[in-house]
Formats: sequence, C-alpha cells, structure tokens
Amino acid sequence: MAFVLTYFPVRGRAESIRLMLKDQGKEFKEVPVTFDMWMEGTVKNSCLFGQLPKFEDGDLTLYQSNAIRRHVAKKLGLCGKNEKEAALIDMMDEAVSDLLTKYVKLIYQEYDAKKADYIKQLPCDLERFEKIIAGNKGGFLVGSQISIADYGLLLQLLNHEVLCPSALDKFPSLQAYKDRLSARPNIKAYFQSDEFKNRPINGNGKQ
Ligand code: 6SG
Repeated sequence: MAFVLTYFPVRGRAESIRLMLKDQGKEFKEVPVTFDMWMEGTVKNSCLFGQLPKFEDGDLTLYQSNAIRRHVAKKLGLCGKNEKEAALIDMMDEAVSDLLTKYVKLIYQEYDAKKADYIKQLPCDLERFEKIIAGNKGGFLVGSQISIADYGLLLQLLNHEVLCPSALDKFPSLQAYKDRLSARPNIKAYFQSDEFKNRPINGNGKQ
C-alpha cells in the first residue's frame, strides 16, 4: 500500500519526510493543500491538531512531522544498527530539530528584525555539527549508514546556505558532507527535479 503525504506545496516540515522516501526509493502520493484551501477551514478542521503534514500508511493516519519521520525511518531501517546507535541518532535528531525550530521562528516571526543577528550567531551552531561530522569516520552524524538525522541536517544546511550563501565556507567537513549526501543517486535526481526546485522552502515566501 502506497504512502500518502498531505501538505502545503512547500518544503517546510514535510521535506525531510519526502527526502527519506525519495532516497530510499519508496513511492508515495502527494496531496498538496493550497493556502486558499487551508484558509477555507474544512481541511484544517479534519486534522487531529489542526495542522499539516498528515501521513497515511494503509489504515494508519499520522500527524506531527516528527512522529511521521520516525515512523518512516523505523520502517526503512534508518534508526541505527543497534540500541547505542539508535540513542545517538535520537540525540543528533533532537539537535537538528533545535536548529530547525530556530530557523522556523526566524522565518515566520522575526525575519526582518532578526535576520542579521541570526546570521551572526549561525557559525556557533554550525561549528558543533562541523566537529561532529569531522569526528565521525563513518561520514554521517552517527555510524557508517545514513539515518533519519542526516536527512534533517542535509536540508538544514541547504536552507541555511540560501539564507546566508557563505554559511558553510568555514566548515569543510559540513561542505563535504553536504556534497556527498547530495550526490547519492536518488537524492541527486530529486534535487535536480522541477518538483524539488519549484517548491518554495517556506510558506510565507521568505528564505
Ligand atoms: C505549518 O506548524 O507552511 N504546520 C503548519 N499551519 C497551519 O493553521 N508540530 C507540528 C508538526 O511538526 C507543526 C506543524 C506545522 O507537524 S508548516 C500548519 O499546519 C495552521 O496552523 C509551515 C508553513 N506555514 C505556512 C502556513 C500555511 C498555512 C498556514 C500556515 C500562509 C500562512 C498562513 C496561512 C497561509 Fe499559512
């Protein structure tokens, strides 16, 4: 049974779900909800928490992007090869989520007032990920196989390079990591697709 992803026609909080599925070669159906459809109210009222994304896997309907991500990652074997790796991947994923939360706050709440401060402080956040990637010979956040956390970090690196084109200049390991992951055949094809390129990063046009 194919997966169904319902979301706004933006990258937003659905993109790491899409990227995981694309990289792993899993088919899924997209149901785009335009902002006009959303403002009308019927779709919002049908959602458990009044939010998207929504994900259907057979008779299982899920909301909350991180719950969806974990469900997909478990099914696809993207949560580490043992208990220790799983715990470390959870930790990394929470750190990536912290960065996403900061980014979303900037984009939706304080872009004009705080963008300069955000960019000034960004190297502090990226430096930590630089050290983690530089210190793991496996080439990923944890271990030697891609995990749920890597998809999240890859997308955050892309978003932050749009926000600040020089963001990775001082971080060679992160740059190499981004290039290596982006060159995975399915990810490369997806990143080159119109589907990906034409989808705005955020729902308010800021980036
Ligand atoms: C927005 O925040 O696009 N979902 C969003 N917003 C609509 O009425 N914890 C959960 C999770 O991780 C958070 C969900 C998340 O799944 S994503 C949602 O459902 C709502 O609350 C980013 C995005 N935002 C732009 C947006 C589209 C519709 C509502 C917000 C444009 C701005 C306002 C109306 C149209 Fe708009």
